[in-house]
Order: sequence, then structure tokens, then C-alpha cells
Amino acid sequence: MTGRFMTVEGIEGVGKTTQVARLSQALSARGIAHVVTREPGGTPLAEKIRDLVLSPREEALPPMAELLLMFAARAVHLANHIEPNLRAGRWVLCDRFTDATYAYQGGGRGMSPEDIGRLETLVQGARRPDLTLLLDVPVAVGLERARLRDVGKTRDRFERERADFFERVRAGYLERARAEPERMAVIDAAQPADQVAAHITRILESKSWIS
Ligand code: Z5A
Repeated sequence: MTGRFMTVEGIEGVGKTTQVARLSQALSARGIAHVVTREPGGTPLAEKIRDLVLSPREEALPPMAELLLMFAARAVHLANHIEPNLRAGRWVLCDRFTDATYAYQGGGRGMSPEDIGRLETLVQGARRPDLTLLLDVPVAVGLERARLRDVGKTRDRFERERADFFERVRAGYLERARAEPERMAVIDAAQPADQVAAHITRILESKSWIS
């Protein structure tokens, strides 16, 4: 049997990395074989593309190039890591995936959802997450969490964006969740991390994926 493909999404600082780690612990405690990965990145080559996209540089990165690089990294990640693990029966927990492209390159940068959809089909074929956990907080909450965590660090190209960019990203995510309620579960991530983790556990239990 192939593994389950789960993605975790949300704006900057919402707590994705925290919850992916908690979920990984919960799966390990139940003996469920899985890998944890992230986008952009997840393999040595895809991490190089991540560095290209996130590092601030003098020459502008046009939105179309940013979009294509996200899908280039994804093509590598799918072929070299995600698909082999799913075929081997392991669950894949991925910190961000294509919903981030619709939210950031679509909602944030204004690229057309039709173009994103064409690339999605080209790169992924029929592959879609079995479940996406959308962690949601007001933008001010996410940015403040990230600010406190990143004191003294250099901010990447996305972290330099203003609050209105993240408002469009958040709206893009919520619109996708409304359109695909079966696949995407919206979780109030303004709660303490323990409560967010408990909500995620309940979602998996309700699907009988864990007990
Ligand atoms: N991107 C894109 O544009 N298009 C795409 O297709 C893809 C990605 C795939 C890199 O993402 C960038 O790539 C991203 C979008 C773009 N840029 N942005 N923004 P990333 O996932 O690597 O980086 P990130 O979005 O900046 O995530 P993050 O900063 O790693 O945040 P997080 O993982 O959601 O949060 P966290 O590190 O778990 O928590 C943040 C802090 O809050 C930390 O100190 C925690 O201890 C704390 N925390 C966590 N949960 C809580 C709760 N519940 N209460 C209080 N405090 C909490």
C-alpha cells in the first residue's frame, strides 16, 4: 500500500515547522513509517534551488522566474524523494507544497491561477496531497512570532514583504480551503501549540488514519 501524502500550509510564522515536528512524533509513537520534508527544497538539488529563490540579491527575480523555480524544485523533490517514499509505503509530511504556490505566487505576486494550474498538471500529473492542514492566524500574529524567532537573522526575499502581501497570501489560502473542504482542514493556529497539535490528532482520528 502506498503511503499517505500530507502537507502543512500557512503564512509566515504560523507554526508549521512546530506542528510538523509534533505530528512526526505522534506518528513515530504509533509506529507509522514516515519522512518529514519541506518545499522549496527536500533534496540536495532542490535545496540549491531554494537558496536561489529565497536569497536576496541585487538582480530582480521576476515573478514568472520565481514561479518556474518553485515548480523546478518541486519536480526534483517529487521524483527523487516524495514519490519513492510514497511507493515504499511511507507517509510523507511536507512543510508547504503547491497550495503555497497558489497563495504566494498567485495571491501574493498576482500570477494567474490558470498558469499555476497548467504547471501543476505538467509537473505533478495526478499527484495531490491526501490531506492539507492549513494553519491559520491573523497576519499580525504570524509576523510577530516570526520576528521574535528571527531576531538578529537576515530576512529572506519573502520575509522582506509587507503585511499587505501576507494578507493576500492568507486570503489565497482560505479561498483554496473553501474550494476544497474535503482535502484542506483549516485549523485555528492562534491557540497554544498543544491545542493545535490536539486538533490535528483529532482530524487524523476522524479519518481513521490513526487511533
Ligand atoms: N514559498 C512560495 O512562495 N511558493 C511555494 O510554492 C513554496 C514556498 C513551497 C519559505 O518557506 C518561503 O517559500 C515561504 C513561502 C515561499 N516564505 N514565507 N513567508 P518556509 O516554510 O521555509 O518559511 P516560513 O514560511 O517563513 O515558515 P517559518 O518561518 O519556518 O514559520 P513556521 O514554520 O510556520 O513557524 P514555526 O517556526 O514553527 O514557529 C514560528 C515561531 O512561533 C517559533 O518561535 C515557534 O516556537 C512559535 N510558535 C509556534 N507555534 C506557536 C503557537 N501555537 N503559539 C505561540 N507560538 C508558537
